[in-house]
Amino acid sequence: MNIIDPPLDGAGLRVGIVAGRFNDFVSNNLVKGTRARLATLGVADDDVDLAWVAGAFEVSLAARAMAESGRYDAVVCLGAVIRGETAHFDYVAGEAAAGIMRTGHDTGVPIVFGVLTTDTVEQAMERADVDNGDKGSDCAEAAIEMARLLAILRT
Ligand code: INI
Repeated sequence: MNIIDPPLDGAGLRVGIVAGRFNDFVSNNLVKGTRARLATLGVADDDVDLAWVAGAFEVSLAARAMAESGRYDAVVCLGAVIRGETAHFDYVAGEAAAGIMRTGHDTGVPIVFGVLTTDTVEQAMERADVDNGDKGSDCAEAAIEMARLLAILRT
């Protein structure tokens, strides 16, 4: 059996980040964690572009524009949808997830899902804690892994 094991090496890769401004006290941490991990994986800061949008609902459309531009090897989608704060949690969270998944499938560009969906602010802050295995860091790794894996699978 051949195991396809892409290197977790971000050197030369270009990464787009889209972040929802809603609950930006969480999103800011997610951006910080993503950037920090991308840097340790070798992605140059100049090769990272960040676009803010109003909220999680808008993230996938901006991610699609980034993906369709052909300028990015992967796009990281960040945001925080917190159940306690909205009656339409399920719509915002569900559509954000569906739109992000669809964007990856339709464009062929790896799109990483870093929109937190939690019951409470505390849970969101915990999962965005930059010093404690945060979701932004996980997303940076997933983005680089997927970019490298797809490059191998497509040769
Ligand atoms: N957007 C979020 O990113 N998180 C939320 O928790 C949230 N709540 O609570 O409603 C939220 N709503 C805004 C939504 O994403 C859109 O920006 C808005 O509906 C305009 O289209």
